[in-house]
Amino acid sequence: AQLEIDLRQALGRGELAVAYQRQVDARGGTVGAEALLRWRHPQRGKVPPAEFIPIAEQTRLIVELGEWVLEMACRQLVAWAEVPTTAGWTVSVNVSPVQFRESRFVDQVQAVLTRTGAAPSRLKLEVTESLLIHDPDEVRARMIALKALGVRLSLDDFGTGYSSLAYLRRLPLDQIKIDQCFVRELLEDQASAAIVETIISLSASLKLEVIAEGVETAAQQHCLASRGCQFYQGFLYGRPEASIAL
Ligand code: G
Ligand code: G
Ligand code: MN
Ligand code: NA
Repeated sequence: AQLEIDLRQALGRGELAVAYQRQVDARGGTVGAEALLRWRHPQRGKVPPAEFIPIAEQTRLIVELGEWVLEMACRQLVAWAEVPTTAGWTVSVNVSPVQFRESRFVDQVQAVLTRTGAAPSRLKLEVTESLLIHDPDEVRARMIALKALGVRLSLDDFGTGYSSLAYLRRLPLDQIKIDQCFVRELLEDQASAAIVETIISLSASLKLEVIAEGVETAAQQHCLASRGCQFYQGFLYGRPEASIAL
């Protein structure tokens, strides 16, 4: 389709950008940001990631785009590292299952870290449960190789996929992200509240960091905080932006 042709050229034409959305701790201090890919099409304007990421995955273009996002995010890390007030910030990068399953993925990450000089421990790779449908042993081995580079692993959209609690035990994860659908319904729906509470206590038991996404109101934040949530992300703290103000 035309969109696919356009996407192939978007990178070279400077139409892609990375936006950063703040992540905060329980006291409201910024601890880092999530990198989110943006595409401004010359005719169509902003194309939502929900439209172009699936195309990028089907065509495997995501391998190249993903490496570009990773490199931009690592350069941002280096820029933050040079300023005392932002020196401790981390960056989270979404990794498509297509990208993760590429045999050269670990080498790609290592190469970007070396090229940019970013601190591996400040880089968080966000993966989703959908990775685990095929060959969980291979996924586990790759995760162990990534951890050996010193990077962190976060499980995105937790609770929406093919959740098996068995893998949580076996994988070298550092963080769980509570999906926004649960946060959205937190105050209206008892089942969502129960799920959120369960994810937070499960994270604590497994010694994993927990971050809630899609936090839009102070009431949601208070509810999450009362249940022991550690980190927060959402429009309440900031939208995805080209750069994050201090
Ligand atoms: O940008 P937005 O907040 O609308 O994100 C919509 C979806 O697109 C999310 O599921 C997000 O994970 C995905 N997405 C955004 N940027 C990237 C990226 O760089 N790589 C991958 N694989 N997915 C991304
Ligand atoms: O799936 P993933 O978590 O990677 O993508 C994050 C997506 O959520 C992005 O599209 C981002 O713009 C969106 N987002 C971030 N914070 C909020 C929020 O508070 N409310 C809503 N509705 N969307 C959000
Ligand atoms: Mn994400
Ligand atoms: Na998510």
